[in-house]
Amino acid sequence: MSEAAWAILAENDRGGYTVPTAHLYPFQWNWDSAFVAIGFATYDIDRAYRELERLAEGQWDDGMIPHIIFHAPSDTYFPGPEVWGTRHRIPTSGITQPPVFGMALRQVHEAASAAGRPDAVERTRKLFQNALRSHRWWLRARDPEGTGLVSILHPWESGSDNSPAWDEALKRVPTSTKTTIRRKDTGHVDAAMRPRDEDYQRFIHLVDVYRECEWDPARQWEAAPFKIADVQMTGILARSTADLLILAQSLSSPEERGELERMHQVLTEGLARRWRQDLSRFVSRDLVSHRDVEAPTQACFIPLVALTLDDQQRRAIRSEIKRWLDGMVVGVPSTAPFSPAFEPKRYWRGPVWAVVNWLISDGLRMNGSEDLAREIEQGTVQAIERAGFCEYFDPTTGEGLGGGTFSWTAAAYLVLSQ
Ligand code: 2M8
Repeated sequence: MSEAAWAILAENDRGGYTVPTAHLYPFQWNWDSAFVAIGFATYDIDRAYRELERLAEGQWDDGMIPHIIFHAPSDTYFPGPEVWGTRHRIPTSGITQPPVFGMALRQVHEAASAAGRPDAVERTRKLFQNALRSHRWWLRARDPEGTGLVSILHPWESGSDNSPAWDEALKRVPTSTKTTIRRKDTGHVDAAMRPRDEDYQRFIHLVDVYRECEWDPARQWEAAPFKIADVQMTGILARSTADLLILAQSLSSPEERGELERMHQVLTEGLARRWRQDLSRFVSRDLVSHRDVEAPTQACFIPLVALTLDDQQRRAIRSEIKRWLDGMVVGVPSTAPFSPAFEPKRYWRGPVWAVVNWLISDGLRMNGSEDLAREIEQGTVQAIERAGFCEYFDPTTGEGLGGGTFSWTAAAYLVLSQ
């Protein structure tokens, strides 16, 4: 099966960067590419570096790494560069995605060093600076009040676009748009597995608002009708910061190390405060309504990748995850099966995602749950072996859904089947 995974990554290669899958997602996506780089690091280190280097080409002068880099034109995706109207040298979207970049850089560097590659230090050092500038952007632009939690201003930034976690907040966003919506996704994939039209209207309303702010982070922060201090994003940022700190021991100055240490402390403290013992989960915070986001989604478990939990928390999380796995053919569902919002086939409202399982099992292992981590990893590998390298899986049947020949599913397979 590894050969099949390599073949998918080769097929989705567009010249040093990998599209998530042909037609449905014909550009370079931020967190997809970071996971793909980790996959490449298992067998082609040069290509792993290239993936991150090509992603870094899209980095804005203010440090943000956009969620889509439009390296080459394609008319099979909406919204394309003309809708975003950003002004980077290479056309990009105007929002970002989870910063898996730092995690990936550490993995790639370690693989390169183990292989004794002479170019490892120089290539990692350059990418380290890209990562550092992006982390500075995160704290400046997305936590201007210094709370230790970074916010998303658009559901697309979370990576889990139509998650029930955003339902309440998204309801307040108008459905009116200045941009004409021409969805392409439902031409590639069954509409029942995708976000609804109303979701798209709100997604595009938000793009219109931020484009009118000329993509200026301070103006966007003020104007944002959707603003959520997100535990998944903060968890990934904190973990990437920890990984950069490890690289910084040999590759960076004492000043930069100190800066990363401070970032790490602020983020892990912010994250730790989001634990809710009564729910056995971490919860995000809606900064518009000032309410906790209690919807049970995969995001609640992602802080495990960044925090060392106490015994009581570990026990609570273990039994909560087991409750979500109960009766499922494959876990972990992206929405708890006992939630009224659970839809096993609709995108981020229930299906299982290989990269999410990768993060959750990594976090469980860090927190002493090796057995549960292995169970989730093996379940993921088996689901892929049965159904193929699909975008996501129905947890109640194991059926493969969404786009086929998916890059990050191939990368997850390579890493989790090791
Ligand atoms: C999905 O998101 C894009 C928008 O970014 C879309 O639906 O058009 C999400 O699953 C996201 O997490 C992922 O990065 C992207 C490409 O695989 O597709």
